[in-house]
Amino acid sequence: MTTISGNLYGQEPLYDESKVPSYHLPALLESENGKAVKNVKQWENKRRPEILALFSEQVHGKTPAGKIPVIFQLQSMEERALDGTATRKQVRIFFGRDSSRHMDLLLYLPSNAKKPAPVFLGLNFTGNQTIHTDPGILISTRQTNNGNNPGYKDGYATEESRGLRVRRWPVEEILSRGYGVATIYYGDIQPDRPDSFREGVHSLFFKPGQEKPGPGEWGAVGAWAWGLSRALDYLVQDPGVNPDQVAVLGHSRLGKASLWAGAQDPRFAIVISNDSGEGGAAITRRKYGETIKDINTRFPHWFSDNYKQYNNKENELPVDYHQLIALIAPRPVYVASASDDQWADPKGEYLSLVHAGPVYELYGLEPLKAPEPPGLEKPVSTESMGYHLRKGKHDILLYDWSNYMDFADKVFGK
Ligand code: GTR
Repeated sequence: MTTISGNLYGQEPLYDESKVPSYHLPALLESENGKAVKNVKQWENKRRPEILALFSEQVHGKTPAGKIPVIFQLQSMEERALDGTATRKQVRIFFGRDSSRHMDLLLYLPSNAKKPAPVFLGLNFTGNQTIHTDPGILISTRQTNNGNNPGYKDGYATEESRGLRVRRWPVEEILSRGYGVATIYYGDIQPDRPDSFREGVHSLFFKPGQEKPGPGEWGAVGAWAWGLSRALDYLVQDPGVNPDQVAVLGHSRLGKASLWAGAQDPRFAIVISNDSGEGGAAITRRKYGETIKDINTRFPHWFSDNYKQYNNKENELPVDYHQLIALIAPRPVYVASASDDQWADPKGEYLSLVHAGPVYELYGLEPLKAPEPPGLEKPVSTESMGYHLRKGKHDILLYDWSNYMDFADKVFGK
C-alpha cells in the first residue's frame, strides 16, 4: 500500500510548526447545555454520549444498530504450527446466512500458555498469508488493490505473496512474549474503493433499493471498525483467549479503524493507534500534514458524507480527535508516530493524548501531560497512556510492537 502525500490542488501541505494556526479545541468537560462535567457519572451519562454521537453523525457516520447474526466456522486448526511454538486457528466468520459475506480470521496462540492468552487483534492490508511464510495459512481469494505487484495477479494473491509483510507482523516475537495475535484482511469486511458499497458489509444494512450510504451513514472506516468488533465476538468465546485482554491495533487507515472500534466497543482492553494521522489520532485543527479536504478528496468512501462539509473548515467541526481518545477512557490507549511520517502529524497525534488527559484524571488515572512530545525512540507511558516516536517511515515495525507489548505487560500486570 503506497502512501501518497503532499501537493494537492497546487497547495503544499503545512510542515512548518511555526505556521500552525492557533486554535481552540472543542470542550471536553463541558456539556452541550454549558454545564461543567465534574465526575465520572456526568462524563459517562452525559458528555461521553454527546461526543460519541457527534463522531457518529459528523465524522464516521452511524454504525447500524441492527444486529446481524455472526456464525463461526473453524476452517483449519494446527496445534503444532511454527515449529511447535503456536496453535494456529483459521476461522471463517459469516455475517448472516448469506454465505458470500464473511471474513477470515487467522489466530496464533502461544503453545506453552498455562492460561488463556492476551491477544493483539489488527486488520491487515494485503491478505492473511502475507503476515508470515507459514505454508498453512490459507491464501486470501479476495481481490486486492495490489494489481500485478509481486505476489499478485490481476489483484488476486498468489503463492508468492506468502510472507510479503513479515516486517509488519513479528509473530515469533509476539508469541515468545506470551501474546497471541489475530488478523483479518480488511477487504474481507469492506473493499477499499469508493464504488464498493454493494459488495461489502455496508450492503447488508441497506434498505431495499439503496446503493450507497446516506449522508449520516457510515463509511469504510466505520465498516472496518465494525469488523473488528465482530472478530472480538469470536475471540471472547475462544477458550485459548483471555476475553478481558484483547488489545486492538492498526496502522494508518487501519489505525483510524482501531481507534473508532475502541471508542465504540468497551470490550477492547487496550486501544493502539500506529501512525493513524488525520481522522485517527491527530488534532485536525492544527492543519499540519494531511487535512480533512485531502482525505475526503482521495478517499471519499472512508468517512460519512457529512464529514465533507468540513473540508477547509476544520474549526467548524464540532469535535476534534482528543475527544476520540477520551471516548476510550478509562481503558489504556497507546499512540505511536514515525519521524518521517510528517503527513500524519506526529506532534498532533501526541497532543490528542495530552488533551484527552482530563477525562482519564476523572477516573483517578495518570495521563501523559508533557506539552511537547518525547524525543526520537524515547517511549513514555503511564498505566493508562503510552506514546513513542519511531525513527523512520510510515510503517509498523518490530520497534513499535515491542513498545506495545511492554505497555500491555504493564497494563495486564505480566
Ligand atoms: C494515506 C492517507 C493516510 C493514511 C495512509 C494509509 O494515503 O492519506 O490518511 O491512511 O494512506 O492508510 O496508508
